[in-house]
Amino acid sequence: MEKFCRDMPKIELHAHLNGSVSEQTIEKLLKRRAATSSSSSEQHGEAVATGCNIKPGNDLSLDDCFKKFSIIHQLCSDDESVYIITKDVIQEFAADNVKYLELRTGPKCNSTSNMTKSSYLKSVLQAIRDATTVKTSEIIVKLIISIDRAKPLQEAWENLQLAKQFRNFDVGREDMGDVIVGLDLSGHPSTTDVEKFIPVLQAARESSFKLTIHVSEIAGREDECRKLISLRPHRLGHATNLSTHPNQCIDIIQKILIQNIPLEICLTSNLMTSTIADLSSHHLQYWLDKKHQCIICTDDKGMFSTSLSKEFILASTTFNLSKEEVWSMSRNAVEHIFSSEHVKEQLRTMFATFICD
Ligand code: 6MZ
Repeated sequence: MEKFCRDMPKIELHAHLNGSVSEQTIEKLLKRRAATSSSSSEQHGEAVATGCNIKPGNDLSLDDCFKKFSIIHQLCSDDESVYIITKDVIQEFAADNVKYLELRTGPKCNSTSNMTKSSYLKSVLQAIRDATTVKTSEIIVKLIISIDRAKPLQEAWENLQLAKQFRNFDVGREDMGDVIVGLDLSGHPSTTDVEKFIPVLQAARESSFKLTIHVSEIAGREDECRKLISLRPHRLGHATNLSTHPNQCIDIIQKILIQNIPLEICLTSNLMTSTIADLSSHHLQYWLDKKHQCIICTDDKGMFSTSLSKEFILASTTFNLSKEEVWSMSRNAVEHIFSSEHVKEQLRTMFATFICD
């Protein structure tokens, strides 16, 4: 099964750029920082010192995890490091037989390095172009712009503006359509007052962007989930806690089922951040029993030291899935990508040539 999961073509639809940075890339960034340290301020030294403690590990709480994000953000605070991480992340997914990747990130700025949100995004897009236009590359990469629920509303509007401005940035694959395909709402799930983002998400929809929204990653978020689902998002991230007490949110579950909104499932992430008690109680089983569309994803492969192959292996061993079932889950993800019918058709053809033995 392990070899099968590795060899199988895969589709990754829930991967946060800065959370996907591998240990090797972090080492690379630390060395780069050390080499240029003469020009850096005390603040940089601090980032390097703290950065040395970044090691993918077990039993992170959600708070620990978000502290680590801010350390990674300090390490990736100039255009060149953003370019490096993006290229490395794409190459690592490609090496894991991921054939289509929707990477997501929130544009960032840094006054010390003169990085603007716009230059951040350009670095990401240039890395996508350079990683995918080499002859040996078989991966198609698209971008989702993240809205961080912990940030002010104004930033969300700015992100939508940037998404519009750069949506058809030339990444050298005109036949594949726009490179920016959607927006997501993510960030620390304990932050409240997410309703304020609804008009931005609505405007994104009206501008023909697809929407994916993190919902119910932690318990007690049913009311906001109800409101966010009224936007009719195209996919949902996590939805971890809806099936824990199904009677309390049966209306939400019914909507997800009737509107056929696929769920992006991140097993290791949920386990490591303790948003589930153990894998056997993971909500994947609940939705599979209802024959609902579930897409296996990594979330933050660097942070949680995982890969998409590992996530499929975990799903198959935990829920006793056959090779055919694993292959179907991977293949069916094609139907839920945010790209055009043309891209879907290419991926369908590619899957059709894979022999499931
Ligand atoms: C919610 C998450 C997340 O945008 O800097 N992010 N948001 N729940 C999670 N579960 C563990 N994992 C990652 O990538 C890092 C950002 O993605 C979001 C957080 O906002 C984090 O700061 P970018 O590339």
